[in-house]
Amino acid sequence: MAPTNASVEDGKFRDMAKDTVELNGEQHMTTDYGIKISDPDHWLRVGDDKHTGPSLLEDQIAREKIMRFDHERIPERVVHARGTGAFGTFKLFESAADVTTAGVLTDTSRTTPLFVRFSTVQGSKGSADTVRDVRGFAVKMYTEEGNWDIVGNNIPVFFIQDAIKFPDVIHSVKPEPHNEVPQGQSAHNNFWDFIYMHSETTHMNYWQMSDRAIPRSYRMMQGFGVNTYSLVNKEGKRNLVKFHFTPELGVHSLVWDEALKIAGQDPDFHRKDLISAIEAGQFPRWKFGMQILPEEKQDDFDFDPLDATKVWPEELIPIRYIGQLELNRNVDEFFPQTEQAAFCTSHIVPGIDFSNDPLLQGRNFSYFDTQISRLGANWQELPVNRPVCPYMNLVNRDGAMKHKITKGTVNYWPNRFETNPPAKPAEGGFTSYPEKQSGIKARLLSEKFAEHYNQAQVFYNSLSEIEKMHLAKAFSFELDHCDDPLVYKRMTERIAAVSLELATTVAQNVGGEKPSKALKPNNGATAKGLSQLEYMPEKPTIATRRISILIADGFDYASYTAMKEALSSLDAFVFTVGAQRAGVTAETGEKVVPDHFFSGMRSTLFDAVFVPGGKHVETLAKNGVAKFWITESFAHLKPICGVNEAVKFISRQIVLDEIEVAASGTPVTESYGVVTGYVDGKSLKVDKVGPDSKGLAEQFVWHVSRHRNWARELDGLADQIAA
Ligand code: HDD
Repeated sequence: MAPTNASVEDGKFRDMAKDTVELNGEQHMTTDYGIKISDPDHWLRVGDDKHTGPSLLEDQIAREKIMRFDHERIPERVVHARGTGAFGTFKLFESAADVTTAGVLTDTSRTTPLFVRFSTVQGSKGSADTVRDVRGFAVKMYTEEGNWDIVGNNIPVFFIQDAIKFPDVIHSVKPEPHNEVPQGQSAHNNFWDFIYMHSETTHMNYWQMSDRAIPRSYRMMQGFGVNTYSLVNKEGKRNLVKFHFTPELGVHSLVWDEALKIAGQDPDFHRKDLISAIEAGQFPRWKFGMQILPEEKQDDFDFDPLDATKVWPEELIPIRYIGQLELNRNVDEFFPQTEQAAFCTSHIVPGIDFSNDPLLQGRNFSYFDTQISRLGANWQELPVNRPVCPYMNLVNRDGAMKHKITKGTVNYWPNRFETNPPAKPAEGGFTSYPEKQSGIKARLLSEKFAEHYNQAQVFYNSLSEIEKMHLAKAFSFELDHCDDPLVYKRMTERIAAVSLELATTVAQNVGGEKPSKALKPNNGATAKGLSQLEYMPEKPTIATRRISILIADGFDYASYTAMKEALSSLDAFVFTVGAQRAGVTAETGEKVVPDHFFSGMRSTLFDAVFVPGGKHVETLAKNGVAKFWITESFAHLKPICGVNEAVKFISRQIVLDEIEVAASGTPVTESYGVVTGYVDGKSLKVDKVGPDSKGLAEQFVWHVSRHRNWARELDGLADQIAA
């Protein structure tokens, strides 16, 4: 007779949509043990109409409600506590069967569901989104062979080489132990002390001081697996590999003053940005690519390919793009989905393997352990973590919060019934790559790990002028916040190991030692893929760009509606910001209900501003908030556009000789991203978007698609306007 203790699952793939329930007016409120509640608003107590007497402990409904609430928090992540996530899909457009057997990377007919969580590293769960920090980019693919997690960042290298240093680097950057300060910042003594003490941090520190650490949106940043993994093909040949995600919308950042302000004005800026884009059907997409290095070539470079503080230069090892990641479904409930999402670098599927990257090896211990402490031994049974393929393990039966009910009398292998047998490799069983190992037992890293400045110099040399300016400002801001002279003086000396010019500027700003010579001569080398300005969208686009239109009573309805339609038709998110939300009346009598009123929003929360013509400019000119909207947009390098009467209003807020605005009757003048003109409202059309576009709306759109007007800052104009 067949044993009755067979298996644990019905062997089918799980439909993730069935993990949710939707509450509606038909379903009565119950306790968690199921009885219907008749009065959820009052504790059971003794008394009468005149006297409220003592509350009764007998009230099991009230007691359970309060006691459950008392335990509603779980430990926040020790790093990356602040984050947000979404579901999506992975599609492969080219099979990588030559290098791997992993179905997710070889079967082009599959659509693999996935979950991504973006995060900041330093701040606690309630900190602000736009702080200067590395962003986490953690991907969980629910493949047919099990879950595959790529737990990456938006920066391709890491601070340290050996995982044993992780608690030190994190302690140094987190709020200091004596006063729990600062929150959401690396600008403090301990962090910079650590950076000085560990020259291996230099490369990542430059990335972190660059604009990469203040992204405009999660949708506009790259993702990197950072660590080196392996791919193994069906002949058993192994290649080393690094994983890349490159955003369709390009890589863009905020400017620093804006990031600082948004942290207070809208601490949820990035999570709202992601949610609203997905809600609008503007699904963010990333190309998925791999850098592949045959294992026999791993000694061919002047760096060790297993060192996570080094990039693999694209000139030497090109990225092969083979797939696309799309995010297309917001979570239904934050806590069970995003907060309880749990990733493990050790979760790989057959065809993918680890490497001897010493950081990865340590990470492989840490993540499973942290999930047990945050969520308990059965964390993988939670819906967001559960594989979609059948999973069944007769040994894992106990532990807090066990959900899955497994029938049968045995919970060990081998057993007399041969229940739940392992799979042979030919049946899809995971096997580790049989890498030959030899060596002495010692606390060591190979000698190439000892070189720490070369790639930091290449990174610095490869940045555009504007990015170098931002980097100098970022170093200066951070070191200015260090009040221990030992810290900022040593650090300015250390910067001279990468660039004497940068070290001199920073020393001047923060009062450090001005170095007399470079600590290490600059190698003068540059490489591609490091400056983020290289990552513009393939076709110019303003999709999902937040554009504000300022209006007050007496605005010109024709230019307002024509511009709004032109921008909306290109999928921009257009917001009317009016003197009052109760309604604003046009010169010709039409009434518009704005999305916001002047003081409810700030220019910082938009990518560009348009001011239609009309008599309303007289009101705008008397409103400090409306005026500051223009000056602040200018200082933050944002495209500004105005027509007819608005031309004068705009020019009065930006009083600089270099900025030209349209002379009376001139159809369009463009100057440093300020686009002005005298046009008939109806002519605001966009037929094409490009550098040689002629029309007023077209030129405005072109500048919005370029993100920011860097020339304004390079030529020293932005700094002259107070924001
Ligand atoms: Fe880590 C979380 C990324 C090194 C230990 N890490 C965490 C998350 C991301 C990264 C994106 C958040 C995942 C989520 O959204 O839930 N970590 C990285 C990258 C690293 C890195 C790209 C370098 C290549 N991490 C690293 C080391 C260790 C850890 C060397 C320990 C030895 N990381 C953790 C952790 C966390 C974590 C303590 C905290 C919460 C969690 O795991 O789930 O285990």
